[in-house]
Amino acid sequence: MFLGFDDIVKEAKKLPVVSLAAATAYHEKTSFLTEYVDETLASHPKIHDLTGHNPLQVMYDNHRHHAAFMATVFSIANYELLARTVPWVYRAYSAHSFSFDYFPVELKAWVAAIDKYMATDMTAEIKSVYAWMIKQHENMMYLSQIKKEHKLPVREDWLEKKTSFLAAALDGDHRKCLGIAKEFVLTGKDIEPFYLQIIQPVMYEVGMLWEQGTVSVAQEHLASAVVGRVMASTSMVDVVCDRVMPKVVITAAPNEYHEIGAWMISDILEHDGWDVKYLGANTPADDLLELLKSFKPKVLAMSVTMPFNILKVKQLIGVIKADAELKKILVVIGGRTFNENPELWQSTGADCFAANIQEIKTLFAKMEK
Ligand code: B12
Repeated sequence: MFLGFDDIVKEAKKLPVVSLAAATAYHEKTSFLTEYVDETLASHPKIHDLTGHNPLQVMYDNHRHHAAFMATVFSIANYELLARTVPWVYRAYSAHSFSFDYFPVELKAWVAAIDKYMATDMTAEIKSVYAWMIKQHENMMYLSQIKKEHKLPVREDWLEKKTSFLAAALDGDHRKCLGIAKEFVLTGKDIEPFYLQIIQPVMYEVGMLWEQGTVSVAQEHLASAVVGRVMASTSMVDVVCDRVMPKVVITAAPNEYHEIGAWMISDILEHDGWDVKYLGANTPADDLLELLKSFKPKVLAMSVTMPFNILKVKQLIGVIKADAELKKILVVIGGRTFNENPELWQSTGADCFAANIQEIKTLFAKMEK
């Protein structure tokens, strides 16, 4: 008898909270731990069966993401995030030919690495979390096989065009996608429904198809590139150059390569007259801090998609809030990881959270008054 999603979350929440010292020690040792796990797995006699004959780099990337993710889970003490993310890891990697047997082998290698590189008085709670993950292996396999639909609802009158846009984007047909965009976006006020009824649902479906192993990484890159090119053209329609509203900096978090959500928010706020500086993907923390000091915005809006970037974001917001010059900047946070785990944003130290374009517009409208 396996536990469902809600019950596994309840079980996970019973795990012991890792002390700040142990969480910090794990974080500081991640490169040693990762290297050890890489080497242990690479020399496993059945490694190619375990990884489904994928290039070993795919596995190495997973180890790096695992270490950053677990460091985040320990330092924000959020086991719900752990319980909700592990089934996705099982689902995505098994859809890309990894054997489920890879996971217990991997998890045992992390335990051995912890024993090797961390001081004994720091490891008890951390190892009990890993022991729980190993014990839940079969339950995680079960959860990973429950079909999850990531399709966003689309209005009936947009559905057909959304379907054509998706097929053309996966095919890299920029002109066809631009043609569809031009049918819908005639003035600035058309951008928002176009983004919400076509671009966002299309990108979520691309993600679902990649997760299921139905579309390749190359097709997913093609679709992202087409969407970027279409957005760059459509967002310029009757752009207002008067900057009547306060200054806002919008960026994806450090190490965050997903930028389309942040870009959409920038376009919409810019059309509303806000003085927007949009930085795109993966802005390094120090450079962002420098820009905040020189530009002096009223708001910093930051986008986070991957849960393994939350710790970096928390550290960055910590620096902003400890700096006399910067602490008055309102830090608004958003992105997929917070939409999926609604209380999570609070552990980042941000001032507020908005789930989507409408919510951030409402928030900003209040600030105008
Ligand atoms: C395109 C894409 C990529 C592209 C991004 C290209 C680009 N130029 O942005 C690339 C190839 C770089 C990429 C990389 C990876 N990706 Co990717 N990617 C996607 C995909 C298909 C679409 C993302 C997107 O554009 N969504 C559309 C936007 C509009 O939606 P949104 O971001 O949610 O934004 C809305 C709201 O969240 C909100 N919002 C967003 N930001 C902000 C900010 C503020 C301040 C506010 C208020 C609101 C707000 O408003 C927006 C509009 O409503 C998603 C699937 C998905 N469901 O999103 C996977 C997805 C996010 N990726 C995923 C993964 C695993 C990865 C990789 C780890 C893959 C790998 N093995 O390397 C890497 C990680 C890279 C990194 N370090 O960041 C997984 C994450 C799963 C998980 N549980 O963590 C997903 C969900 C795919 C899947 N179904 O499995 N990816």
